[in-house]
Amino acid sequence: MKKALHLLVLLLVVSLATGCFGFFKKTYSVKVSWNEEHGDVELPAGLDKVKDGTVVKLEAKPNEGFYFVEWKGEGLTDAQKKQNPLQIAVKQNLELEAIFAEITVTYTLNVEYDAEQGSIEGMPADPTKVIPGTQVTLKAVPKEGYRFGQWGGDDAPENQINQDRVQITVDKDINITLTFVEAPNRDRVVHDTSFESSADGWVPRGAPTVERVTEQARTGDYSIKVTPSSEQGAWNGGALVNLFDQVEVGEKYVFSGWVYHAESEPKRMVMQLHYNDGGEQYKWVHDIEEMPGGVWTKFEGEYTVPENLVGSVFELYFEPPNDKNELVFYIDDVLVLKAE
Ligand SMILES: [Ca+2]
Repeated sequence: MKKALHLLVLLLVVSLATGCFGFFKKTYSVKVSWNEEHGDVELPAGLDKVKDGTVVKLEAKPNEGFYFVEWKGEGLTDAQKKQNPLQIAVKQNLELEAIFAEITVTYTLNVEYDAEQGSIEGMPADPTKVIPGTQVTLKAVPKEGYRFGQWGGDDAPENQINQDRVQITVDKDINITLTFVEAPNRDRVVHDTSFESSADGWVPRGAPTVERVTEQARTGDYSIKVTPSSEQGAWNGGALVNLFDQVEVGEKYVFSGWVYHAESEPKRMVMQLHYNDGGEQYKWVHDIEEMPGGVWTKFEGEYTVPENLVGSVFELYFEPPNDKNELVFYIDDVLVLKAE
C-alpha cells in the first residue's frame, strides 16, 4: 500500500513538472557587436532572453563618413546579411556583428532619358555620390502621351530591360538609358490593356486558370497569370480575348503582347488567331521557339481579317503549342491596332 502511494506521488510530481515546463518557451540570447568608431546599432530590450521564434529588429547606423556593409554571423541568409534594419526570427543563440566601412569612394548613377517624355522614381538623393553597394529600384514614369519603352546601355540589368521597374546594385559607376515610346493613336486602337483595372476580357482557353496578379508585371502593378490545370486529362490551352465585335472584315491589324515565364529552360510560345470563315481557322501570327525565362518577351505580327468572317469568334490568344502544356506564364501590355 505504501509503495503504491509513493508511485502515485512520483507520477504526480513528474506530470506536474513536465506540464509546467510547457509554459516556459525556450529562450535564446542575441549578442550584437560593432566597431563604435564606425557606427552604432539600435538594440531592442531583452536580447539576453529572446523567446523562441520572436522576430527581432536591429538597425545599424553608420557614423558620418562610414556606411553599413553587412551583418556577419551564423544563421543569416544572404538577403538578411544586407538587410538594414535586419529583421530575424530568433530560433537559436545568435552572435552578430554589424560591419561598417569608411566611405572612400562613391559612384555615379547616371540615367539618360528625355524629360519631356517622362521621369524616374527611386533615384538616390544625390546620384553623383552613391555609396557603394546601395540598392535602388528605379521606376519609369511616362508622361501623358507616352509609354515605357525600354532600359538600355551596358549597365542595364539584361533580364529587366523590358519592364518599367529595374533593381540595380550600385557597385561601380552606372550608365543606363531609358526610352519612352509614343502612346498609340486612339483612332487606331482596337484593344489596349495593361490589366491594371481588370482582366479586360481575357479568359482561359481550355482548362487553365487565368487571374490578375501582382507577382509579375511588365508595366504598372498587374499582369494576368495563366496556370495550367493539373487534373488528369485536362486540356490546357492558354489565355484568349474575343475581338469579334471590335474588328472589321477586310481590315489589317497589328497584334502585339508581352509574355513572361520563370523556367530556367527556354519555352515555345505562339501568338495565334482563331476564327471561322466557313471552316475553323487557327493562324500562327508569331511563333517564338525559344522564349527565354525570367525576361518579358514581345510578340508582334500583322493579320488581315478575312472578308468572309462568320460566327461570333475572332480570338487572339497566347498558347504553348505542345500537347502536354504545363507552363505557367504571364501576359501584359496587349495592344491591337488598325494597321496604318
Ligand atoms: Ca500591367
